[in-house]
Amino acid sequence: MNYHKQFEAIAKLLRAVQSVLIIQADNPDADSLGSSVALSDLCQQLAISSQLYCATTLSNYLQYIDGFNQVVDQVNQDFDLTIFVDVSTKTLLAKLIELPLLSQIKQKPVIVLDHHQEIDNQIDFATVIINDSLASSTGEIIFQLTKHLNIQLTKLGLNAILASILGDTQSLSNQLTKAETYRLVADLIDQGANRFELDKKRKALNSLPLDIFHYKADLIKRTEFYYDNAIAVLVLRQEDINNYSAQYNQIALMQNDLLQVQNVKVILIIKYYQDQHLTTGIRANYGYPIASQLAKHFNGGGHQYASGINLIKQDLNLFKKDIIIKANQLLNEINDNHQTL
Ligand SMILES: [Mn+2]
Repeated sequence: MNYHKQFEAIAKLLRAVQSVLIIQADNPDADSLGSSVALSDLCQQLAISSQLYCATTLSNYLQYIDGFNQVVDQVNQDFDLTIFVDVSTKTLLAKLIELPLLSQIKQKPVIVLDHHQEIDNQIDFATVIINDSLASSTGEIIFQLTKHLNIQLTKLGLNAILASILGDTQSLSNQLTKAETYRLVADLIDQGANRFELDKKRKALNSLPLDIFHYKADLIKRTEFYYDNAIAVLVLRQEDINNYSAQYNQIALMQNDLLQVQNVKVILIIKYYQDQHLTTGIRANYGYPIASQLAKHFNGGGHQYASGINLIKQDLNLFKKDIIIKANQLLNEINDNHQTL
């Protein structure tokens, strides 16, 4: 996708502002955080001040990205422009939508930078939107923007973009990784990004405390398998969230192992809260790109192989039954298509 027109529009907006608000979706990942840190660095090079905002608390596993501490859940200063990163749907901004802050945002120009596929409930008040599902990450789009604007990021911003790309491509290994992605990573390293340092910090942070290692054994035993093991389902309750979520993200803890189980095509990790609110992390194996469609069916969103759902007031057993049936139906449609080819 050629972003020339949108980049020109963004350049024009940036020339006219002094202060920018950068917003991440609820439950942000490495791309979301890396993108906002990189944008903040970009703003600094243009002598524009920036505030990094996220309505929900960042997970501790993201601390390896420098700039983690810049993100706050309160907006204290005035701003002239808002940039949403790694999100184009209002569904993933559930908290923000209920705040008075939203009406302030709508009074000023808004930029959306994203790469998600299925978009329902789109942010409908943006001045400029880039949403390119072929981009490996939102960080990649921001790196292209810095090139277009002829801006040299500092090491902080370069490493943040590298973290974005590595996060969404699972270290340059999944289907989002194109030849162009490697070229961009090479450019980042040429300019001063340091993959070794970044990985070292990430691995140190991800090292498993012994109690988490034991907890993982418990989660493995609790995982249920359906339809000849094609669908793996893990339900987490409030006590799992209270006792372990802050210490270690359960999806990160389980997803690779679950996707490695023979015949597993899709995994569903459901977090069911005491107030009946639930989230579901969906991951699919290569060849079964149903994640975004499945999430969309339940008002969620995401990518072909990774997506999420966030719903209030649900009956857990009904939801679980519905999502397993729907996942199986989508998997069968893929098998049918294979057979007719
Ligand atoms: Mn992303």
